[in-house]
Amino acid sequence: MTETEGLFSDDAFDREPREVVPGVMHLPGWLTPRSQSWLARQWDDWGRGPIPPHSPLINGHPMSVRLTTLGWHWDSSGLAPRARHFDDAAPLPVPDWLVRWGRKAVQEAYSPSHGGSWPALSEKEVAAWAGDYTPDVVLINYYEPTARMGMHQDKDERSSEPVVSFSVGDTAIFRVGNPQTKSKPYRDIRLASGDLIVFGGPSRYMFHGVPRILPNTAPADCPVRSGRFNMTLRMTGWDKQ
Ligand SMILES: O=C(O)CCC(=O)C(=O)O
Repeated sequence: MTETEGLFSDDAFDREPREVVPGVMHLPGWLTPRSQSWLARQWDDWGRGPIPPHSPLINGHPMSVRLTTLGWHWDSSGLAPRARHFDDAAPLPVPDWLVRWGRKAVQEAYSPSHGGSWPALSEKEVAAWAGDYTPDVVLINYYEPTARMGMHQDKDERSSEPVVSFSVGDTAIFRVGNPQTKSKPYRDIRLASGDLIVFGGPSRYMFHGVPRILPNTAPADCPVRSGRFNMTLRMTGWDKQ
């Protein structure tokens, strides 16, 4: 980044909770350093589960991220209760504490106190809605500093409830697109260690991606020393029959 780019980066402005576009709320530093350490320890444990971190193939090419999932398995054909390329193993379940974090994230992100234009509900209405939010799949991506993720929509779920996303490690450039096309208009924001982003309503099916990781930007006390973990919590709306 050049010196003048730095003057106009997100970091040059305060990192207060804000609506990026209607339906997309960004809450910087939502995870405390302690929660980030806790998550990093869980990721280590989950990575030793029945389906090890792997790079799914898209059109025959491995993704540059390494994926682990909870609740449901994901590959480019969609979500499945079992992983056919891993001896039909079932993913580890989504723990209750993580469901509670998801509820808290939805409630705080869409609190009217942050001034978002969507969903325009009272504090009490948001609390009632968030109380029913029950994510049953979690996708965890590990990005080496050189990894990226192309523009895509999260649309393998039948439910249109929001996606909750936590980041730990190096800062990522996160591209907030639009629901119609992979190209402009989009906005690039920085997701730093501990940041929360929630996208729902008019932006639930927005195209989004990660064009770049900024190496060596994790805080000194961050448990992830190189690269970045991101986890997204979603409600599938599917039964496992
Ligand atoms: O890493 C991120 O922030 C985004 C991850 C993502 O888009 C996905 O898992 O579908």
